[in-house]
Parts: sequence; structure tokens; C-alpha cells
Amino acid sequence: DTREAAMGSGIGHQGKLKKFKTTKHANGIYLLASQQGKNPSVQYETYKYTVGLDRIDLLKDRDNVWKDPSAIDAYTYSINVINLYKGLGDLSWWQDSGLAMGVLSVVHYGDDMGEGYDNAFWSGDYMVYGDGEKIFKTLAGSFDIVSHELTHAVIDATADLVYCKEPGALNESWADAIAMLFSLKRGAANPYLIAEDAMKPYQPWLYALRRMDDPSFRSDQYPENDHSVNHPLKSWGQPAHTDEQYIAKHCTEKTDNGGVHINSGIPNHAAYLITQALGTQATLDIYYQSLFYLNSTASFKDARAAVLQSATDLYGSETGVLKQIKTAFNAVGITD
Ligand code: ASN
Ligand code: ZN
Repeated sequence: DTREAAMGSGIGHQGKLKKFKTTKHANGIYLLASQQGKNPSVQYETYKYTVGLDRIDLLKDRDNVWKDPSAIDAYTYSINVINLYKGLGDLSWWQDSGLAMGVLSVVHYGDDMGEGYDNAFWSGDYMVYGDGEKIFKTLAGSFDIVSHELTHAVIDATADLVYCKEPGALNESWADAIAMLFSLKRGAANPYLIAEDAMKPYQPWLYALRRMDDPSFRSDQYPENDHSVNHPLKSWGQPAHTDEQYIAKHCTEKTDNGGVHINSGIPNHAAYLITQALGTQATLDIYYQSLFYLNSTASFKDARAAVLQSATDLYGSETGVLKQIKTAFNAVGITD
């Protein structure tokens, strides 16, 4: 099979021209695929989903000037995210992860009715992005969303946090926290907002999906929200303290798996406070390292201990770092 590396270009959803490696097939057609870097050398591929046929096809282009902004963003943002992970060091988990076969993205995912799918997810083997419907525009157009979904792959291969109640909220929180920290590293305009680049003007106050600096921001504006965060579907805000933690009996779709996207506000706010205290790089190093200390059923308290353990490994017990971390977790009600 004769394929050669090529250099493609195209404009993403931000309107900026991006350049990226592609592959030229023997038949002269370019593929949105490439092999990049080393240790590990990573295969990237981006596919488009065809509604009705329920099939995916590798993106192709005749002149290597790409015309699909969602595909361009899914492809280039996933390369950016993996490069940021490579900068963190130990990627020993890679070969046993869902990424080992390649960093694969599917864009334009939708249902048979041809409605835009208003979500994105990590399937266990690849990332899937909808074009949005009510709340979102195309989800691949958000660096945060790509970071968040790819981080689910990393979490699955490391801490493997069970997607239910507190460990599930930690799974969500680490995906958001690392997305926030990667946004900070990139100098993003709004690093503490999650998914702000993909929001539709559905409700004026829903200008981001979540806020790390102010998890309950939506509840201030949502009329039906009574601040008793005990109803996952009625409440749009997230708690920022364990006093308002949502307690579900069962982990079902109806309860958001026991409030994984609700209670993530609590550790999210701790991650924000730690970032303010320690800075981006130290927090990133500590959070990444903590994935190797968290076990799959970790509670919020276990997460505090894991973060402290990581910080001790990296900075020792003599600096003010541990004290800053304790102060942050105490502030959100996660005490020892
Ligand atoms: N976008 C969501 C997430 O990654 C999908 C889900 O609920 N699993 O958290
Ligand atoms: Zn998630």
C-alpha cells in the first residue's frame, strides 16, 4: 500500500487557517489521517458519520485543502491534546488503552431523524461528536470538549473511575480539570469556562456548559432552581460544596449516573482553587500524577488523599504546597 505523508490545510470553526499532516493515498486522494511523533508514535484518523446509513468513512479530500471545519477541529485538537499529554511524561498506560489503535474521531454523529446530536462522548475506542441541536453548535469545534472526551480515555486507562456517584463525579471532574489546565497552557480566552466555544444562544445565561471558578453560576439565573440541588433534572446549576451534594439512590440515566455531571462541581471548584494557588504547570503535574493513585471506586476524600500524595511525590512535604491543597479541598467541604 503506497501512502505518503502530506501537509494539508483548512479553516476550523474559529475561522483560523490550520495546517496539519495528512496522508496521500496512491490513488491521489488525501486522507484525514497521519502518523505523528514518537514514544508513542500515534496514528490519528477522523471519520464522518452518515445519518441514515449508520456508517462511518475516513474523511477524504481531492486537493488537501479541507472544507469540513468539524473534521479539521476534531483532528487538530486531538493532536494538540495528545501533544500536551506527551509533555506530562509517563504514558506507560498508552499501549493498554483505547488509544493504542489510534486517536480516532467521528464527527457529524446523529440519529436516524437527521437531528443534530447534542453531545459528544468517548466510546471506549474513539471519540464521537455531534453537530449540536438545541444547546450546542458542533461539539468538535470546542478545544475543551475534545480535551474532556480524550481525558476520559486517559482516565479509563489509569484510575478507571467507575461512572457512578462520587467516583463518577471524579471521572467527570478530572476530565474538566485537565481540559481547564490545557486551556490555560494554550492561553485560551476563557480557561475556566467549559465548552464556551460550542454553545448556541439557547438561553442567555447558558454561555458555558460548566464553570470551574463558579460551578453554580447557572442556578442564579435559572428561575425554577431553588438551590436545593437534590433534583438532577430540575437543577441546572452544580454544587460547589459538599453541603449541596446531590445524593441519588441509583446510578441510572435519569439520575445522571448519580449526579456525575452535577457533583463534579465540587471537586472542579477545588481544582480551580488549587490552580489559583499553585499555578497551571504544578497543578497539571499533580492532577496527572494523581490518576495513578486514584482507584476505581475512589470517594471525594480518597481524591483529596491522592492529590496530596501526588504533590508530596513531586514537591515533598516541606513546602507550602500541601497546605494550599488542603485549604482548597476544605473550602469545598472535602475534609480529611
Ligand atoms: N459529554 C458527556 C461526557 O463526556 C457524555 C456523557 O455523559 N458520558 O461526560
Ligand atoms: Zn465527561
